[in-house]
Amino acid sequence: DKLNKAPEGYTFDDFLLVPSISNIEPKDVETKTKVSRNFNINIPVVSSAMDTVTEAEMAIAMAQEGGLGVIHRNMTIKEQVAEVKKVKHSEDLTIKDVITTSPENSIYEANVIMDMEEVSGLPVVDNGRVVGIISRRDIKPIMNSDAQKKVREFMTEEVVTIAESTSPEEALDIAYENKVERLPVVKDDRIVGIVTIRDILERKMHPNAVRDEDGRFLVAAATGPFDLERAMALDQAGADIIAIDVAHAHKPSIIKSAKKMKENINADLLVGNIATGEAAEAIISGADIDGFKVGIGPGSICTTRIIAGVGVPQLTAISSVADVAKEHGVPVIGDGGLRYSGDVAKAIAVGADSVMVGSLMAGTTESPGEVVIMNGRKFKQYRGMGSLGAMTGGSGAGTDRYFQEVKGPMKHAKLVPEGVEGVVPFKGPVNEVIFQLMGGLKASMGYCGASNISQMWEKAKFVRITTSGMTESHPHDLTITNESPNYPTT
Ligand code: RVP
Repeated sequence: DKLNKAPEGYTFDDFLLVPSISNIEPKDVETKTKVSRNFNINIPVVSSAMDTVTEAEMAIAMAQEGGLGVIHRNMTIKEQVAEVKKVKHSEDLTIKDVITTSPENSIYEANVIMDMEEVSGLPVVDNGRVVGIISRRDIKPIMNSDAQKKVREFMTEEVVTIAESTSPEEALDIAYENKVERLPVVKDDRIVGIVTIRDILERKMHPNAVRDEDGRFLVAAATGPFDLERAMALDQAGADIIAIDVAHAHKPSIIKSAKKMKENINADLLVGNIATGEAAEAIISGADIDGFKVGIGPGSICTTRIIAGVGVPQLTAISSVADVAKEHGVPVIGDGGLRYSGDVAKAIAVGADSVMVGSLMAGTTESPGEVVIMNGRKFKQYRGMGSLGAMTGGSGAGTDRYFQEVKGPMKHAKLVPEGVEGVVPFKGPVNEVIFQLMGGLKASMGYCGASNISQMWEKAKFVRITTSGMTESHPHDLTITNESPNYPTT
C-alpha cells in the first residue's frame, strides 16, 4: 500500500516546455528576479557554496553579470569574512593603501616601486602632503641617463586632487578635463587614497551588475546550520544574504537555529536544502526566513540518492516547495542538477525564482583551483562538499553539512561520503557561460510567450515525454564535428 500511494517524481528530462502563441522576442525578455525576500538579481543564476565553485573571484564575476555568488564555508570564519570583504570592496574607487614615493627618492627607486607594485604612476608625498606626481612616461626617457637623480627634479608639481566626496562621474570629468589618469584623494591636505580612470571605466563595463544601496556588489555567504558565530561575523562583514547550508534542513533543531540566526543578523536568511512542501510549511511556520534552497540529491557530484536512497527528482521538488513558498512570498532557488540552459528554463517555469549552479560554474576561469591538462584537454577540479576530499580538507564544513560525527583528529575520522570528486572541462570566463545560459533562457521565454519570470510561471506549459522523446531531443544520427559552446559533448 505504501508503494501504491507513492506519488511520482519528475525531473528535467521528463518534460519539455510547450511552444505557445507569442509576440515576445528573446531580446525583449526581462530576467530580473527575487533571490531572497529583500534582494533582486538581474539574472536568475546563483553560484553554489562549494569550495571548487565560489570564493570572492567567482562572487565578483557573478555580481558583475547580474547574478549572485554564495561564498562557501569550508574555511575558517576569518577567511570567509575576508572573502566577503573582498567582494564588497572590489570596486572601491579609492585605493586606500596607496603606493607613493618621496621627492628625495631616486628615479631608479621610483621605477622599482612601480614595477613591484604594478602601477604606472606614483603620487609624490612629503610628510603626508602631495607635492607632485610622477609616471612611467616621465621616467622612461631618463632611466638610462638620470636614474640617480631625484624624483623632485622630474615630477609634475601641479597635481589635480579630489576630495573623498567626489562622485565617480565628477572624478571622470575632472580627469578628462585635466588629461590625467589618476587623481590622489586628499583630506585636510593629506593623501588618503587614489582613484584611477581605469577603475571608473571598468565599473561602467557591467551595466547589469547587482549592487547594494552603497553601490557595492551583492554577495551571499554560507554558514553551518548551528553556526551562529559565523553567521554573525559574515553579517558584520557586509554579506547581504546568509545561507544555511545543510543537506537536510527539515529538522526542528535547524528551524529553531534559523529563527535565532534571523533575530541576530541584518542580512536576509536562506534556508536549505529541502525538497517537499511539508518542509517549506514547517520552516515558514517556525522561522521568519527570506528564501528556500531546494534540492536533495540532484547535484552532478552528489551520491545521496544512491548512498542513502533518498531524494526527490528536481522538477517535482521545486514545484512542491514553490507551491507553498509562493503563498508566503518566500522566493525559491532550485539548487542542483542543471546541465543546460533548457534546464534553467524548466526550473523557472515550474516555480523557481532562480537556480543555483555548481557544475555549470565549476571549470570557469573564476572558480578556485588550477587548470589541469589531461590528454591534451583542459580541466578544473570539481568536488561535492560531501566528498571525502572536501570533508577532510578546509574547515571540515562538509561533516556537519552531512551530520557526520568526527571524534578525534579529522585525518582518522570515519566518514560516509555523499559526494564524489572529479574534474569538469575548462570553460573560460564566467561571462561567456552566463551569456549562453541567459541566451537559452531568453529563447525559451520567447517560445513560451513570457516576457518576464512571473509570466513564465503563469504561461509556461509542460508536456510529459518518454525516453524516446528525450532521445529525439538531443542531436542524433551524426558525429558532432564542431562543438557548440552551449552543448558540450565531453
Ligand atoms: P550541480 O550544479 O548539479 O553540480 O549541483 C550543485 C549542488 O549540489 C550544490 O549547490 C549543492 O546543493 C549540492 N552539493 C554540493 N555538494 C554535494 C555533495 O557532495 N553531495 N552536493
